[in-house]
Amino acid sequence: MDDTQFQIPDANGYRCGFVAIVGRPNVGKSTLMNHLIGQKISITSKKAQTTRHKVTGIYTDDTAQFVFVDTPGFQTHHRNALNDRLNLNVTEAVSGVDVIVFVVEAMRFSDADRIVLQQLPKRTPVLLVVNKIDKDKAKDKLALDAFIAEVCTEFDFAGVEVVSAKHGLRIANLLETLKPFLPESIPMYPEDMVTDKSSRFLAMEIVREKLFRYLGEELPYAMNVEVEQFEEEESGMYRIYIAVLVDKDSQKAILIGKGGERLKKISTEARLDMEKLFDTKVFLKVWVKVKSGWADDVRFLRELGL
Ligand SMILES: Nc1nc2c(ncn2[C@@H]2O[C@H](COP(=O)(O)OP(=O)(O)OP(=O)(O)O)[C@@H](O)[C@H]2O)c(=O)[nH]1
Ligand SMILES: [Mg+2]
Repeated sequence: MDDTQFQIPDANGYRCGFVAIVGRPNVGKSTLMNHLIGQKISITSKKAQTTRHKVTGIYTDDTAQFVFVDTPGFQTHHRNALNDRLNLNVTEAVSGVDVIVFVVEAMRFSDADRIVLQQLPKRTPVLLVVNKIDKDKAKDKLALDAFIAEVCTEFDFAGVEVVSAKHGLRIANLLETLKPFLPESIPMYPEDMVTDKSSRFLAMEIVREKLFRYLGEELPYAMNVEVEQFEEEESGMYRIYIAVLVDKDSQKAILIGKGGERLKKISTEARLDMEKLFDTKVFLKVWVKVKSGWADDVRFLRELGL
């Protein structure tokens, strides 16, 4: 037997590892991940509880490969089958990572943030990342320092970074701070890979993001999105059929809008985003189906992969 066969390749100082991004809903976790990897693969919205699945984003440079895991904002309010499952997904996502990025919004720390901190595994290093430093109330340096000092009394953080995810500020600093936490290893993924999620998944998420943008406060939470068909034609064009599941007929009517206007806007914007992300022409058809009580149906949630 050739005994060189099982030799572990020498990493030569290269680093590669997993970074989980956690925090209460709406602190900017998905916006941060998109800026860290330089591509929009995780959907974002001004409404809380946008992310439902964990999403992996990969950033590779000459010295390291970071595998980021964006998680749903930890739910501390409504208890239903969907939220229980979301929280379970967060707990699973942080187990076994090399470092955890705990995101808070500058000048705002509440019980919702505290509860997330309490859920984190004890042995993994946690970096405090203060986001949204572009906001007016965060511009007073002394006040920001006092805020950071206060948050630091809550937990034994391995370090602190301040960023503005939305404006891409200090993102490079954050990567440098995270690097020493990654173990020495050869890269796990090809260098041009930005996510381990399928195009089907990304297409579904893009439609969900538009639902959040064009519907009122409550409605997007009562909906789910399913890819019914996803084909790549010989020409390279993608043909995608997507169903939006709603609870009631009344929700269906709101989603479609007067003369079909709203649904049309949602599908056009989704198609344009897909063409940018997939770098090819897309034919997209979005329609609406009524299925009542889905958010409380555990078996159905499992079928949806939640
Ligand atoms: N001003 C400002 N707004 C930001 C910044 N980062 C994110 N936001 C906004 O905060 C809102 C929430 O951002 P998301 O990235 O969706 O937040 P999230 O933590 O992933 O939220 P969930 O997935 O719902 O838990 C969006 O409206 C973002 O545009 C920032 O650096 N500055
Ligand atoms: Mg998110």
